[in-house]
Amino acid sequence: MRHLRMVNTLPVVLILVIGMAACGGPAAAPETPQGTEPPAAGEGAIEPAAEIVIYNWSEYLDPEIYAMFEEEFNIHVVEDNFSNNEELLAKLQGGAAGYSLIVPSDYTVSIMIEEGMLAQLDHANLPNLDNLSDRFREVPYDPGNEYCVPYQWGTTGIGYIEGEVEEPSSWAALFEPDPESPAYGRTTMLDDVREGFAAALIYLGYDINTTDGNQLQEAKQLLIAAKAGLAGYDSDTFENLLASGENLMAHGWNGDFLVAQEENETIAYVVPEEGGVIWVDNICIPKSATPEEKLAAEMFINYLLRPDIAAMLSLYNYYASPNAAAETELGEEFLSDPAVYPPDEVMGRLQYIRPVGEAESLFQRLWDEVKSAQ
Ligand code: N2P
Repeated sequence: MRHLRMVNTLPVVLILVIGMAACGGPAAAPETPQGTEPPAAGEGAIEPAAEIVIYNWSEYLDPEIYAMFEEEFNIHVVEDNFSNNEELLAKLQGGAAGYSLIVPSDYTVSIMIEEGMLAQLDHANLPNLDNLSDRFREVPYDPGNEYCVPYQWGTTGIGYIEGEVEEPSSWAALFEPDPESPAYGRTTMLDDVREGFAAALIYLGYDINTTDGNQLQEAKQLLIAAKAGLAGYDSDTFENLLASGENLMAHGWNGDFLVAQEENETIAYVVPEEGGVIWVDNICIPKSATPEEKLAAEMFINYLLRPDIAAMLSLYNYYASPNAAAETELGEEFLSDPAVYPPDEVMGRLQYIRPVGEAESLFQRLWDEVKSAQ
């Protein structure tokens, strides 16, 4: 019932402002509570699109947030899903139009900025940007949040069923599959070129962003060796397959496992001793968005930046929030969960995936070879 307290202020404010502008009066909007400010309007102001499409990872945004946003702003948000950054990138590079919001990870933001694929954000429409903690205002792949707003952050490790399999404290659990283990044939790996190679390279003790051909070949051999113990590659349902008891181990993202714990409390998550991946996902607007779509998309981003909505988002997907103002609502239990906010000892073992330039096609070719190997 939470959404019932939302009032639909935007059309009223717009009519008022346009009316005042027509009379030659000042075009200042009346004050509204934080987070519900309409975008600056004046003569020739554009109206936000009535419907926008967000292209996002699966199970990453609470559907209730769309409903509340629509109730307040009369903008309908439709969601479409991708499974990895490369799928998102390829889709946009292929000329897909119609998406007003996308959620790439850090290294993909760098690639998209360089390729001119993103629209610059109008910070005047994002007054809630100040709610981000300082370190997310100055991310290296997009200093000053010129193109994107950090959405959630997390880690990549291994989820498993406690009591049925030994804790996979080393990536050996994947790369040296033991036919005697109950997890043999009941394990998945992410369907994701950079995440797959990162796991193998970490196990080998190499930099996850290496472009050294020999190291990548070694990693490829390891990824092929892992296949003997795999049920398949899965980035969308790996946690559900643990919850249902079908699988016993999965390479995957912390929040997804933590959400699945609600269904099956024997699910546990570990970042293996050799290390893991840390990532920041971001919400951005593709350049192909029309001005009306872009305005509606910025209103949605600003809505997500509200402390109550940011907290609702994290409590839905169990990922850490870059929103400092949301912390009071998130509460101590969430903020002190080491699986969500890793302690320093784990942080020290995490690496960011970075763009590898021309070596991207090499990674992709080797990954295709892994996937098609018998
Ligand atoms: C949510 C997926 C998390 C995104 N289901 C990993 N970057």
